[in-house]
Amino acid sequence: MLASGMLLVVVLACLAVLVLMSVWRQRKLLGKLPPGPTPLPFLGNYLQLNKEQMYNSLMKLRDRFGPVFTVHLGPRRVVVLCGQDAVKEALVDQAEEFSGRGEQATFDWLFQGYGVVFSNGECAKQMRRFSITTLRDFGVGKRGIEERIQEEAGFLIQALQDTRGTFIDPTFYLSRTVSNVISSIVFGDRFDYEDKEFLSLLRMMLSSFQFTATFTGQLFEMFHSIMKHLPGPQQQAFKELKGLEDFITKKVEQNQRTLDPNSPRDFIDSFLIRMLEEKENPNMEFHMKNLVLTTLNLFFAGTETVSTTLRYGFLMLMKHPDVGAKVHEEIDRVIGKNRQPKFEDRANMPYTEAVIHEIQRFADLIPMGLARRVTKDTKFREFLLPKGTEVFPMLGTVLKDPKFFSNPRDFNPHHFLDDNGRFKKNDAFVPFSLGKRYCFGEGLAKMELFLFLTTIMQNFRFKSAQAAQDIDVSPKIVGFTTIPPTYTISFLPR
Ligand code: D2G
Repeated sequence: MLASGMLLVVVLACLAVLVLMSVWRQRKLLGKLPPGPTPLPFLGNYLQLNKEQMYNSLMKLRDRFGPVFTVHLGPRRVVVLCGQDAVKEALVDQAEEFSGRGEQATFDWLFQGYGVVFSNGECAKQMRRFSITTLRDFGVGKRGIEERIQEEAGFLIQALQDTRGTFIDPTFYLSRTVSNVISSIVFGDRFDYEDKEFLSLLRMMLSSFQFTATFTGQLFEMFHSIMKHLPGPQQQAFKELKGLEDFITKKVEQNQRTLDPNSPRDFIDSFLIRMLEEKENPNMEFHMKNLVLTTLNLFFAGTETVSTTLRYGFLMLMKHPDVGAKVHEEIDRVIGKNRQPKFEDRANMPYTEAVIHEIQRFADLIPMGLARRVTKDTKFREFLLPKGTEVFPMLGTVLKDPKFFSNPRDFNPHHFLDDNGRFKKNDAFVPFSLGKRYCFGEGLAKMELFLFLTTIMQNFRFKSAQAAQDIDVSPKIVGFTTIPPTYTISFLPR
C-alpha cells in the first residue's frame, strides 16, 4: 500500500515536472521572439492594424518596437524585418534558414503549396531549378529573348501609333506587350493584340493582383480560414484565378495532343517531357498539378510585375518632364533614331539606367515582400524564431532606407548616379528580394524594362492630361502590392 502510494507520488511528480518543462521550454522559445504588441486569441493584433494601410500600420509598430518585431495577423504569427541591415542579415547571411515560403492567402487559395512561387521544400527546389534551366533553354539571358522583346516592342510602337495621340489608359497596351514575351516562352507563341481571350486573361491577372492590395485582400490575409467560405470580393478573385488555371489546363491538353518528345516547343512541352522521363520516380514533383501551377506562376509573374512597373514609370516621367528630357537626349545621343535599342546600349546609358532603377525603387511593387518562413529553429540577432515562423522582409523599408537614399520619399534618378554622372549601384536596391528565393525573373525583367522603355521613348514623347505639378503620383492602394494611380496619357510621334 505504502509502496504503491509512493509510486503514485513519484509518477505524479514526474508528470508535473514534464508539464512544467514543456511549458517552460515553450515560454523560453516564445520569450525569445522579437518584441511586439500583445495578441488576442485568434484576432491577434487585429485591433492595432489598419487593413486599408497594412504597410503603414506595420511602420507604426516599427517606431514602437524597433526594426525587428513580432506581429499577429489574426492567428498568423509573423516576424517583421525592416531596413537594409535586418533584411540582408536574414535573407543573405542566413540564407538557408530564411529560404522557406510564407503565406499569401489569396494566391494560396489556388496554389495550395504547388508551383514554384508559393511552395516549400523539395517542390520549390525542383520547380525553381527546372524553371531557371528551361527559361534559359528558351533564350532568357541570351540573344534569343532579346530579339523576341525587340520584335514585340515593334508591335507596341505600331499599336501606339494607331492611337494618333489621343489620351489613352496605357494599362492594357503595356500588359499585352509585356505578357507576350513570357507567353512566347510558356505557350510557344504570342497572342494577337485583338485576341479577346488574351484580354480577358489580362483582366483576370490585373484584377486578382489588385485585390491583394485592397482592404478585403489584406483582411483575407488574416482570416482566410473563415472568409474563403463567405461571400465578398474574395470570391471574384477566386473566380479569376480559377479562370487562369482553366486556361493553362486547356493549353496543356493541346500540347499533350501534339507533343513531339524530341523537340519541345515551349515551357509546357519541356515539362511534359520531364514528366515522361520521371514517370518511374516514386516521390517526384513533376506531375500535372505542378505543371499547370508553375506555368501559371511564370505567366502571371512575368506579366503583372513588369507591366505595372512600366505603367508607374510613365506616370513618373510625366510628373518629371526634366527627367524624361534627359532620357530622350541620352537615347538620341547613344542610339539615335534609325536603329532599335539593344540591351548592350545600357552600358552607355547611365542616366536611363538610373531612371529605371529609380522607377522600380519608387514603384515599390511588393512592399512587404513575398512572405518567407524559417526552415528550422533559427537564432537571429538576440532572438530565437521557432521552425516554421513566418517572416516579412519589408522590401519597401529597404528601398526607402534613409541610410542608403538621401531623400527616399522623392523620385530622383541621382539616387543612382555619382558626381560624374556614372551609374552608382546601391545595396538597398532590392525590388527582386534577396537570398535563396530571390526573383529568378530578374534578368528577364531588367531586359524588358530597358528595351520597352527606350523603344517607346525613342519613338514618342508623351503628354499628360494634367499639368505636371497637378499629377498625384502617390499610389492608388498599397497592400500586398502597390497599385499606381489610374491615368491617361497621349503618345506623340517624335
Ligand atoms: C504571382 C501571382 C500569382 C501567381 N503567380 C505569381 C506573383 C505576384 C507577385 C509576384 O508573383 C512576384 N514574383 C514572384
